[in-house]
Amino acid sequence: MLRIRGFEIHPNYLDLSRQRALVEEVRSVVAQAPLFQPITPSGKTMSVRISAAGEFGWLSDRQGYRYSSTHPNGVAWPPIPPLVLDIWRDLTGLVQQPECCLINFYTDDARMGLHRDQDEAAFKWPVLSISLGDDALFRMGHSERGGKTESIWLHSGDVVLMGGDARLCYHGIDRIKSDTSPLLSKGGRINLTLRVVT
Ligand code: MD6
Ligand code: FE
Repeated sequence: MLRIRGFEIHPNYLDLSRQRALVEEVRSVVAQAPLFQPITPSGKTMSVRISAAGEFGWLSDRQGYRYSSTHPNGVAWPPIPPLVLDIWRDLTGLVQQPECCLINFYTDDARMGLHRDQDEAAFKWPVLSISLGDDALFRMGHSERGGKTESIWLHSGDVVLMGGDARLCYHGIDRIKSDTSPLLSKGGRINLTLRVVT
C-alpha cells in the first residue's frame, strides 16, 4: 500500500482472475442498466460513459449533479454485485454498506476533469475506487482548487481508498494509455467507485 496525501493506493490488489470475475459482474449490470453519456449542467457532453448499481446512481444533466434511485430510462439500478461488496468490506472494514457503485467507462480519448466527490449527504465515509483495463493517469490535488498536484498511473487491479483528509480532495483522470491491459477485449478502462450516499 502507498499513501499519497491521504489517498491510500493498493497496487495490484486484485489478481487477474478476480479482475475477470469483476468484469463479468459489470457486464451483467450494464446489460440491465445501459451505459449513457451524461451532459454537464453547463451543457457539455462528458467523455466517459456511465452507469451504476445500488440504491442510488450518480448522474448529471442540465438540472445538475445528483443521485437518483433510477436510471435515466426510469428503471431502478441493479444491486451492487457481490465481489464488489467483498472488496469494500475487506478494505474499509466497515459494517456500513455502500449505496452506490458508479461505473465509469473510458475509451482511449476519455478523461475526467479535476473534481471533488461532494454530492453525498455526509463525508465521514470513504470512497473506494477500483480500476480495470487500460492504465490511467490519476491526478491528486488539495481540498481547494489550485496548488501543486501529484499524479500516478493506475493499473488494472489497483484499488484506491479516499477517506479522512483525502475525502474532499480534488482528483481526476488526465488520460488513458491504450493497449496497456489485455483485460477488456476491445480496450478501454472501467472504474468503479463505491460510496455511501445518504
Ligand atoms: C477514475 N475516479 O478513477 C475516477 N473518485 O476513473 C474518481 O473520480 C474517484 O478514483 C473518488 C475516489 C476515488 C476515485
Ligand atoms: Fe471522483
